[in-house]
Amino acid sequence: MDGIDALRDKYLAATAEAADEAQIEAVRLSALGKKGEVALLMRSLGQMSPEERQTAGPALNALKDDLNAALNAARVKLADAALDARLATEWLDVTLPSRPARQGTIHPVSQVMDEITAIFADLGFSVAEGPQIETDWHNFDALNIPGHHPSRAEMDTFYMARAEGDNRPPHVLRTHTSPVQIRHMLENGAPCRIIAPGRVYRSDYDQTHTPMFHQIEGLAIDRDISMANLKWTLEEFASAFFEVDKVEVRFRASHFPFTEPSAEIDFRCSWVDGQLRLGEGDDWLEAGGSGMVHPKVLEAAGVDPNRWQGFAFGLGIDRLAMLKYGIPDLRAFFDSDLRWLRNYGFPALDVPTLAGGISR
Ligand code: 2U9
Repeated sequence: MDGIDALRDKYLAATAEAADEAQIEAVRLSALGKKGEVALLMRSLGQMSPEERQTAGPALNALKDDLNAALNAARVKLADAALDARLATEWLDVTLPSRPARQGTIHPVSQVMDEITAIFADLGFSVAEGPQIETDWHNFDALNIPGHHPSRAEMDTFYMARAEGDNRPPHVLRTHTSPVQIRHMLENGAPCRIIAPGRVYRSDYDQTHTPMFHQIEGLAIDRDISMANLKWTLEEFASAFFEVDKVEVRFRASHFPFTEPSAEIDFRCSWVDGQLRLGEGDDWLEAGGSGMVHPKVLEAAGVDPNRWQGFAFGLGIDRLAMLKYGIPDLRAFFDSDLRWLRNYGFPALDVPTLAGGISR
């Protein structure tokens, strides 16, 4: 018995002195491990007389329980102390403002596309869309641009590759959004009032040309639509887009395979100290092209040219965005880094920051 009490004292003292998890484990092994002192005593129970065993057995079990309890308590104490130490050094100021979220901003071209779409919606035009990879029939033939026509070459078309031995005409990246109107007429017939905004592609790259750019085309087909309706529509559009009372439109005779007659669209403007002013002055801003839809185009699109007629026009969205927001180089629109656009005060890029807080 004395021996058991002495072991208890010895290991309780060692447990109390253990300073970390490893030392606690070392105490446990030397007392309760397979070859530990308590385990050896347990094994000696076999050689004892039944009377001795009756007292030594329960005393040894009690010793084991006491040591296990003391070791567990020491572990918990250590963990609590570690947590206290962390709580004393690591802390969180929950009153700090959050970091400003990096916010996306609408691209100037997308914004202008939305503005233009809204203006034409007010004039009764709905939006039509179509594929950017087109058949050469929808992109060219249906628009009265036959295979030998020079404007196929002029348009610097991107042709999709065909598999070896596949001699069908290649698909193309659409060079204008006109095939959208062809598809719309084939599906819905006449009358119609639609605009087709979207991406178009031509193999061209300099200060005023990018291989991908944006167009908006309009089409109005009815029984007696005329160039006068076209002029009024364009004047309404220009004054709404440039936010001035009235912008006069001038037509200049032109030629496109898909319209007859055809006209270039100019808006009256002036340049004062390098600033563009719409609707006043003696200058003319070239804005796009237009005309009455060619009878052959109506026919290709399944619309009877003896019953229906209408106008079509095309405007370059990127240039309109540059003019409205004073951006000098078209190529910069399609760089991935738009931070510089803030230099030009593009309003959609002025994202809100935290009140009185950190600005980027
Ligand atoms: C159909 C019939 C006719 C659309 C037209 C133009 C003239 C034109 C240019 C403007 C600037 C292209 O982006 S740009 O370089 N477009 O000059 N577009 S008439 O004529 C159509 C369209 C569809 C069915």
